[in-house]
Amino acid sequence: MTTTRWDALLTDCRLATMRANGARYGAIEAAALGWKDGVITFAGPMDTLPDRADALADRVESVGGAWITPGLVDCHTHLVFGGDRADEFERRLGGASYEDIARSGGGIMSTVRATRAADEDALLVASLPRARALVADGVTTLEIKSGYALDLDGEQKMLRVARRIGATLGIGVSTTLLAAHALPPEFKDRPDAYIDAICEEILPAVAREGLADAVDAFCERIAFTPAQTRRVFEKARALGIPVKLHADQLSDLGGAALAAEFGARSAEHLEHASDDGVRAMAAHGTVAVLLPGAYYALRETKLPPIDAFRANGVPIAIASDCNPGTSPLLSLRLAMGMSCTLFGLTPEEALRGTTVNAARALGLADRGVLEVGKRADFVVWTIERPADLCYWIAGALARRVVAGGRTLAGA
Ligand code: DI6
Ligand code: FE
Repeated sequence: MTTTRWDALLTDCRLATMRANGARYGAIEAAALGWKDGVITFAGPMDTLPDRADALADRVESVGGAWITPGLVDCHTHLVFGGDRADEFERRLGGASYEDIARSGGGIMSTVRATRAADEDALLVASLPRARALVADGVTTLEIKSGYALDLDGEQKMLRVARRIGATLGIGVSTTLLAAHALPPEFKDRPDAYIDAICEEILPAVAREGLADAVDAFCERIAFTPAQTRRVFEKARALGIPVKLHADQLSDLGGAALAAEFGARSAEHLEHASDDGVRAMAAHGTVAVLLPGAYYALRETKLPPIDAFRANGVPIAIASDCNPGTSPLLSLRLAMGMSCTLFGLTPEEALRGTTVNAARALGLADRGVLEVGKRADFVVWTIERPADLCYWIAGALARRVVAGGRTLAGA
């Protein structure tokens, strides 16, 4: 019998399971949550437990009615980088636009210089505090993109740092190759030659080493055209790596439809996405990843087409976009609050957007809901109701953050 006992069982929980059980948030009150070997073994009403609590698990603990949600999934970050761009923040406050700064050699290129100059250990040391901040506010799975080195060695370095962050913190990390983020100086005025280098050198080498779980591109008038993006996607498809896209952030280049055409798991930003783009996403099951931190920091005014996503049944996810230029945001929970205040999402949509839909955007079917068989990734919160996660601006609401059954933060 002892070998089948669960590792732990929390009782007197209020579970926001995010399952489609008919209740808001998939809520179950007077519930219990058990797990063994990092996997959920029970998530349901206490009065349906198969035995006495102390007969079921090695450790039993009442959480006194606390709300528990799935561990949050931040499905879009650029949190591995060298340096920072606080100076550009001040320039933007003085009237310069993000695009002005990019065209004058700053922006992404200034982070490229600092990231290239940092060795792998230095980059890890610079990036870990950002990941820790996200974890402290409830994140148990992170997507991390490359894209600030723009050459083979540097992109590999960034992806290795991303993997080391996962191993160091005990969280899930999903890596994305974003070599097509900006044009490196070596390829000035030769964007197609850089796309050749991505397709012929960078992507195959990264694929051989298994360093990237997905491939992304920045399809924008200050970055790469739809035709160039298409070439990167065709190569990714040939190598069997899923794609996603920074689409229609600053202008409508048809990025949403292009992503959908390639069966992208997600298209991201999307402020300028057209109706056709939204319909194409719906047809292909592409998740819309919204990034209110960038919208806020750039003081954008064009809202993403939320009503069209809803009307067409496009799943919506919310991410921090943590990056040094357009979203120096270290709280996914704050991104959730911004998605309500700035984009008009409901708190339930926001939580769905950082749990079940965010996991889907990363192709991770083993997390994002509290359900038997899923990973024991969850957060015990100090809140009265789930909407408090969006209502409180900043503050420390996560009482305990658990990934794979291991407590990462809190007690
Ligand atoms: N869109 C963004 O908002 C970030 N990258 C991208 O493709 C910005 C990255 C940066 O400015 O460093
Ligand atoms: Fe981004």
